[in-house]
Amino acid sequence: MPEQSVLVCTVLPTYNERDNIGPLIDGILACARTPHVVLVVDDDSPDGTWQVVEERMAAHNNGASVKVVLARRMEESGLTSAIQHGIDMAIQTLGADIVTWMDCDLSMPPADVPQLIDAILDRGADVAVGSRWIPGGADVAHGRMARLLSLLINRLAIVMIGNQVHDYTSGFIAGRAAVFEQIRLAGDYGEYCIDLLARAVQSGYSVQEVPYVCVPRTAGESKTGANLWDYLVKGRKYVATILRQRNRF
Ligand SMILES: Nc1nc2c(ncn2[C@@H]2O[C@H](COP(=O)(O)OP(=O)(O)O)[C@@H](O)[C@H]2O)c(=O)[nH]1
Ligand SMILES: [Mg+2]
Repeated sequence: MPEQSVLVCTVLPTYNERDNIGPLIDGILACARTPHVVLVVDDDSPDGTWQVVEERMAAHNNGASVKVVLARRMEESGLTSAIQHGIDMAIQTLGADIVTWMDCDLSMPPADVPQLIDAILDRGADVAVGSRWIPGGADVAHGRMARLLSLLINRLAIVMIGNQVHDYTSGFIAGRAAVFEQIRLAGDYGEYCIDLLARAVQSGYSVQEVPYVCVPRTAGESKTGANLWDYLVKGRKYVATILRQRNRF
């Protein structure tokens, strides 16, 4: 596909990311090599994240090949449903060929988005996954306990689902629209990513990884939490999702 005829939409799910969303939007659009829409799905954040998005719309939406769109949800909330809402809008309303998404805490560098897109445009990937757990990738954002739990969960996923992916809980994803027309996201939080990647692998899609370094959030608070109890609650759902995928073989 020639780059100039490809429309990429990056979905940014936000809840209280006021201090992060502006630099993130600017960073993504500064690196864009194809026509690119940034679609922020904000669940009416009390900190007014959506106001910053409106300011960025005024700054960026001047007829060029990049623009910013805001979906402000007043009735619904939740990470997975926000990303799915963005995917549906990106494909059905905006006509995107490729949809990408990432955390909005600046832990996933906006400068790495083009590498995910290149994996699709140049290397034939259907889904590209930003990965902390392959050579060149790293996680310098989380403490030793969180990294160990992530590695254990991914080890289980590799054994149960397959070694095409080493970071099943990445959340830094790009994919062709056709993949998301077939596979809808399932689950409440991070387990959607395990489920999506497992079903993409099982459907025979080319799932390729691109290394990235996860860096600490500089502003705002993690919605996952940072203590052992928070990790164990999330981890239980992740393990259940892996085991459910295994049973589908
Ligand atoms: N729209 C929306 N976004 C959410 C919600 N919960 C979390 N997010 C966003 O999802 C991303 C991941 O959350 P984050 O706090 O970074 O989780 P962590 O990386 O596990 O610490 C961030 O961009 C959050 O703002 C939600 O209920 N609705
Ligand atoms: Mg995060």
